[in-house]
Amino acid sequence: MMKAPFPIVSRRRLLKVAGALGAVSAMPRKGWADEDKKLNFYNWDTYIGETTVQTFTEKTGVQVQSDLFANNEELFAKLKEGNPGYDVIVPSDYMVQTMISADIIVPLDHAKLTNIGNLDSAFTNPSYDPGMSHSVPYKWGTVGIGYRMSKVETPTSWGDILDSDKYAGRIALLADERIVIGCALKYLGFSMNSTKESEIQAARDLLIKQKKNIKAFAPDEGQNMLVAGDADIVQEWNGDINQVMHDDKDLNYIVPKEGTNLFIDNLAIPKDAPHPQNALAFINHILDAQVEAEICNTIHYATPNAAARKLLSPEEQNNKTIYPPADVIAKGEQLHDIGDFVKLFDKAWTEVQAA
Ligand code: N2P
Repeated sequence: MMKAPFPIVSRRRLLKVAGALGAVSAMPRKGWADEDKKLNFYNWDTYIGETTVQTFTEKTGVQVQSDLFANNEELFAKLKEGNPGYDVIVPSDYMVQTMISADIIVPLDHAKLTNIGNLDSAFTNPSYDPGMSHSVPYKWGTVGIGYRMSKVETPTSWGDILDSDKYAGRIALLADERIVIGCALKYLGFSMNSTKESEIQAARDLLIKQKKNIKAFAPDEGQNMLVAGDADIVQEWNGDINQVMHDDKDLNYIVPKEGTNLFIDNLAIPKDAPHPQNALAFINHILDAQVEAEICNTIHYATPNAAARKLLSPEEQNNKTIYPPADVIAKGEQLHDIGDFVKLFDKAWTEVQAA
């Protein structure tokens, strides 16, 4: 068996324990001038460079405590009743929109973001946050199918994991309602942003029919299941599969022919952050070309930072799993804030989980 590149007990779980031990306990609110040298960062798993935090601490003296979430809905739930103590969060496109409407994230002082000019202009006026008033783009990518080549025929369709008995008990899907239901919608020929009850119910029915074949809804760690041999075919984020493909040459990634989600994840500061100046300094640190290049070289996601991209190796810059070809982009769909219609997704998701 292949050697796992990192422990199977994910960093997500370990950090969650650290979080529960008081990482984000209520702390006194101080004036900006006398902020403590601390920063609480709430991020996705496997989504920061190996040295990013260390170089920030060396530069500023600020100690960073990290905690992890597995999907945007978990992030939103954590913040909607009040900020438990986070300074920097990483919401996706549609969630930025939701969080601006719900008054959860604050406007960013661009004057403090001296590296913001490093961003590629294609990313600086996103529809979900015009002019980057409340967020700056962090990484972008696709969701697709990661698989073990020696165990699985090359997948081509979402149907290979959502509508087939072929890999019964060897499939993992993401624990992410907009993505799982969204990909089922895409397979059925509908929009991932559908607000039609009949379409969302058709996606739900497909998932309920397939559930007997699903080994797990993996919270942002399907790649670990592949590495460990707990699953042979998984729905996952492109970078997460890239990270394990480097060490395990039997793994591969494809984007299904029906098309997929194109996401842009962002850095933002939640309201009542205890260390908002440290937060701006941390975001500016990440916008630095060298720092961002180091993150890309660790996590293998696509960067919206033009200056950083130039610093990457040709292999990284031309990797089609990371920077997808035009046809994948053309067939891709960004998720949007669908307002109250999200309740249709919530209901369908609950029914899938209960089935
Ligand atoms: C990292 C997942 C980040 C991409 N594990 C999800 N938007």
